[in-house]
Amino acid sequence: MNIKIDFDLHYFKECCYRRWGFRFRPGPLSSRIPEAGSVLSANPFFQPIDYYQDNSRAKEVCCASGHCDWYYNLRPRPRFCLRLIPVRTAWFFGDPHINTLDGGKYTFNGYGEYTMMKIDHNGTKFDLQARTDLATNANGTTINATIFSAFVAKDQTGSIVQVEMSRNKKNMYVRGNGRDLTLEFENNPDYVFRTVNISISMDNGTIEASFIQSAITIKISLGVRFLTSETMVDEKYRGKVTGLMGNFDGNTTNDFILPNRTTLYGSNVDTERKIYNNFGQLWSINVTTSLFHYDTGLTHDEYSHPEFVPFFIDEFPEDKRNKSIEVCGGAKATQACIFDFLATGDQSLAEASGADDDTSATDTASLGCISNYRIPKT
Ligand SMILES: [Ca+2]
Repeated sequence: MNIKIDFDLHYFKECCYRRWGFRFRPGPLSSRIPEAGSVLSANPFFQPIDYYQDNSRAKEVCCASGHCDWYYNLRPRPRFCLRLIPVRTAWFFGDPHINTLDGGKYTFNGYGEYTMMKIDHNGTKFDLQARTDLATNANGTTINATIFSAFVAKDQTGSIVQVEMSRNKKNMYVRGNGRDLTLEFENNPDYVFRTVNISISMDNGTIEASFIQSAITIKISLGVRFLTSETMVDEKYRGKVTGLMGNFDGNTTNDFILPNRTTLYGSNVDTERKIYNNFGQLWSINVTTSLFHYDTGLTHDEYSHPEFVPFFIDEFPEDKRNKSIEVCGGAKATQACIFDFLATGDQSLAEASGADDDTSATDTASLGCISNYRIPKT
């Protein structure tokens, strides 16, 4: 069952949807007792104890005694449930094989800080920025390719989350609204940082940040010496997005849009080198636009490397590319795996990246609910 909470000036309503298939794929609205949602007297996100005592627990007790109707008499099913907001999922891979929100894929190995996704629409101002670092193989040698090492996201409410990979590449540092939350999550995996505008939690090692006013959720996980990120975006932003993740209009062929809104097609973006020079690098952020928090003594400049030239897979000799395809499973080889093997010769990294690619194929087309909630331990 997926649950969505609609906010209203006077009360809250819980709309429940059947869950179909894998993960959060939502089915139809359920109005059948006891599955149906109800009007609530307390917001489960911000008044969890009141919600539990006066709503969730009350329903449990009534239904356990065969009197669900008593609960629904006091907490009726809502007359209107807003349509479940579909969200789209995109993944970034260990090295930046970027999936656009429309499901397009391309390789970009910029070394710096970039705008991944920017929305300025109907009062929503949302920015997701990423930092990349040089990729390293298992023995620590760097290669001319990059991985994601940090993400920061902020919306118009001023809510901000930053997740950064530690120097030893084994941990994540988490900041929420300017506070270092790393120890909170290390000491208590159930810790939730919550305001009326943002909720930051950890689920099975993945940091999840939900921007409540913007209806955007960012999930960040630690891979094999890299970070991955998954983004869930409300359908209402269709065609209103810019940045490295494309425009989210449902068309995979028009995602190379520059900051000046020019769209690049065909021969302007038909090689990795052209994508790098003509598109990706133009989404570099600068000292003014960066949202990152920098440790003492560091600035955006230390993380910006416009002089860097990555290698480009499509410039590798054919026999090497064929070898990488063979190592990565032949016909099933994913682009992520091929790239990692060419870059590193490290089969385990290639396989890890390939596995992410498989998961992504399942998730990119999936829909989800705006959020699930859990009752904190009291
Ligand atoms: Ca598009």
